[in-house]
Amino acid sequence: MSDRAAVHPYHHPAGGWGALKAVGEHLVEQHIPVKGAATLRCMNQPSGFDCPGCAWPDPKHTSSFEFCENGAKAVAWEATSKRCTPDFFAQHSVTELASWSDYELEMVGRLTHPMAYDAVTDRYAPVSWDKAFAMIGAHLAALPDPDMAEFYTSGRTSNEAAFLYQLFVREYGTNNFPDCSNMCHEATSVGLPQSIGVGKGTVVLEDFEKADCILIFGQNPGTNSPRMMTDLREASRRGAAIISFNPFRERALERFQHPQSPVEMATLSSTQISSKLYQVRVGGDAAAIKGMMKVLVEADEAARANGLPGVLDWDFIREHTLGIEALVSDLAATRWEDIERTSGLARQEIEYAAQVYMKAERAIVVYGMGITQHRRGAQNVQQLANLAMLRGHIGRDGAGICPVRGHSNVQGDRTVGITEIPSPDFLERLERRFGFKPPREHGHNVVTALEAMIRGEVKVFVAMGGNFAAAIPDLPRTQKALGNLDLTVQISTKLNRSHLIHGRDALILPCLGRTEIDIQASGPQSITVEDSMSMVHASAGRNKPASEHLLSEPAIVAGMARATLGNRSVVEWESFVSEYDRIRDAIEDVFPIFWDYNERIRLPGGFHLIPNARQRIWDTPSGKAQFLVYDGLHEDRRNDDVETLWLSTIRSHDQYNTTVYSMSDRYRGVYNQRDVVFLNKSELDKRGLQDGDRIDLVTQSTDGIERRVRNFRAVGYSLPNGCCAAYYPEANPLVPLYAHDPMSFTPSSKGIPVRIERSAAVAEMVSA
Ligand SMILES: Nc1nc2c(c(=O)[nH]1)N[C@H]1C(S)=C(S)[C@@H](COP(=O)(O)OP(=O)(O)OC[C@H]3O[C@@H](n4cnc5c(=O)[nH]c(N)nc54)[C@H](O)[C@@H]3O)O[C@H]1N2
Ligand SMILES: Nc1nc2c(c(=O)[nH]1)N[C@H]1C(S)=C(S)[C@@H](COP(=O)(O)OP(=O)(O)OC[C@H]3O[C@@H](n4cnc5c(=O)[nH]c(N)nc54)[C@H](O)[C@@H]3O)O[C@H]1N2
Ligand SMILES: [Mo]
Repeated sequence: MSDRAAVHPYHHPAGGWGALKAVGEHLVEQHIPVKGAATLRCMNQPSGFDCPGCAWPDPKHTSSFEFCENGAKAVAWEATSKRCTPDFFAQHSVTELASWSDYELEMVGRLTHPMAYDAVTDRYAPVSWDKAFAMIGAHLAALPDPDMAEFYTSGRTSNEAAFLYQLFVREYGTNNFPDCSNMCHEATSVGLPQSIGVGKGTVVLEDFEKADCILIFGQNPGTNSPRMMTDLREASRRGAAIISFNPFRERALERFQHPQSPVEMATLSSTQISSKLYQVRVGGDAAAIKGMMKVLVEADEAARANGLPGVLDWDFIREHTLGIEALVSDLAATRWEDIERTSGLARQEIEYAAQVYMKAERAIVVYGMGITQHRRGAQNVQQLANLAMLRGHIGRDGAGICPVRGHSNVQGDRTVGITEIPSPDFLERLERRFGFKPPREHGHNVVTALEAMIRGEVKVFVAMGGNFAAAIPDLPRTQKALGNLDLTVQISTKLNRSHLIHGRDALILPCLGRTEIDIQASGPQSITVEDSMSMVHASAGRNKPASEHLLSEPAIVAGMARATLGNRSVVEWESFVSEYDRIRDAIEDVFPIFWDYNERIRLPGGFHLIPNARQRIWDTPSGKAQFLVYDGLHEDRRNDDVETLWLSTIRSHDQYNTTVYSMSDRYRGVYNQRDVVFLNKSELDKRGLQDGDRIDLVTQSTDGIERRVRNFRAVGYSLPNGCCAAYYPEANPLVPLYAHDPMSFTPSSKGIPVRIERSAAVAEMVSA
């Protein structure tokens, strides 16, 4: 812990001068005051690059520069002038680097050379690209079964790189595609299709201009998709009701000062965002949503009994849906006392939220990780779909369901074929276009890949971006399994934990980032990405690459493919890499929704992959949207005793997933420390603890394995009873691999039963 560590409440609105100051500090820290500012102006412009931060859409990619503190940090992080060179690796052994913090690792700067691990010196040493590819080819070709290799993707990867990657891996012979989205919005990808026939949101940005009610469940836009604050602020100023459900009183959900509003900045005024913020218990959302639906259904019955118009949209329900009867009878059987206890909310609060919602003509239901990262995450998502459908809010202007995606192209990667459960139809089209037989058996997701690694069934792990070894659950058990592999390959821009938790052979392959110009045989290339609202557009970097030795992600995939498949390959790798338009033509051949791909990305703002549900076409087996019942209210009853706290692992304002920009979390008032656990005063009192005490968190494991993090600082905070929160990835050792949603395999990172013990070191001091 730093001796400057402190906790003091933050009283200002989110955004404002604090945001501008934070960006300035980051540009200076990354040594890019001038270039950084110029780079920022190219972000999200028609001919510029797509922000590598979040997946929130931009107003048609044609607007003037929109300021976003965390987007600016993401760009500064990539455009930094710091470098992680062969000299650096010569000076530091891997064992030494393993003791560095995640923050210190990424602060070294951009990777400049391909590097191979040398076990004799315990160091990474430079290697030529050809040798690196040959090593990958040799390992993969030697495996008796292609399913003994895992191919991970993180969601910053472009459509073009992702399409080539899945092509290479399927031609090699496996569907093992663990993906960051398995830890993120998989509950959406699995849950929503059963409800509305598509695993994506149904709204576009313009709907936010028309909605008169916005419900936000378990999402923190001020930190994780700050450009969304502009849309929420506009909606609030128009008089739309915004209601949030979150265990934390996240500051940006309360008040926001727009850094681009001269009036708010000059007068230090701000806009109220949520008219109500309900502090739902961790894991209490299904209960709260069921409570709201119960109010709606009862109000509808009462109104109709009195000859008044109903509250539910019966025209929509009759024409478009199935399953309302089962839902209604389940709600009738659900008791308010159970709803109140599980949600942590009072009946009047839920009734108020339901009243606001039922009066709205056009409502949008927004959600994030607070809904998906649960043992019943896919079912949580389905309850939100039920809520929207009861009032006919799907496939209508100004209304819809809005999962807010994480990584800037996580949605696109899925669209172009990164999936462990490919549809037969897609595989047939792939076979028709390329002429090889792709494997049909389903592959591994993140959880099943890790289970296979632990069983010793995996030999090779390749990662297209990301920081798998830090992002996954159940550290250090899962890291140990990674360390037992024969070969680990990381395609990366910066040094991270995954380079240090390595196989017997290990490669770091440095690639171009999104801000950098990508020149191939036919000239400068652009890539394409799909945002959270299914808008596809082009992105072209302008900066000089961080090093002349970097390759683009498509070129690296082609290099691995040629070295692995040799003459066996029927794919035109050189041709694809020399001109990315050809990759897009091939994507169009395989996925007809990309018709006229190259023409349409040249239009300002790109084009929209309209989800069928938006047009009230339901791609479900019945051809109708489906109301789905959530049995009971609980995530998991087994540990619901007084000692248990439900732990949620969350992001600070100053991190991008495993990338830690600083040790502080401004809006929550935490400075220069991350080893903290938030819980309320009565939970502290109950345990004889005080704010500032050092405590261990111990998972209530059901498999007999001890999972513990030590010496965290207890921070008394406004949270509901029965829950606590700590930062990801520091708290990842507490998330057991078995604690995942059986439907979507999403780890339950926002709902782990834990207990608290006073830390041993402190206990000894007290007793001495
Ligand atoms: N700056 C920045 N931007 C990012 C990221 C980043 O790390 N930093 N990550 C990107 C990625 S990959 C993703 S997926 C998104 C993540 O963005 P979010 O979905 O906002 O993710 P989190 O911050 O993990 O959690 C969201 C909120 O859920 C609340 N919460 C926790 N448990 C519960 C619960 O049980 N119920 C409810 N209702 N709420 C709960 C937390 O208090 C928090 O406010 O952001 C993306 N954008
Ligand atoms: N306990 C807990 N665990 C979680 C979560 C949680 O809320 N709680 N959230 C989960 C979620 S939502 C997600 S999405 C995952 C995130 O998991 P990942 O996507 O695997 O992790 P990131 O931290 O985003 O990856 C950062 C690394 O990506 C590399 N990188 C950055 N830009 C590029 C690029 O342009 N190309 C390439 N090739 N590499 C690049 C850099 O080397 C950087 O170190 O973590 C999950 N894990
Ligand atoms: Mo994510």
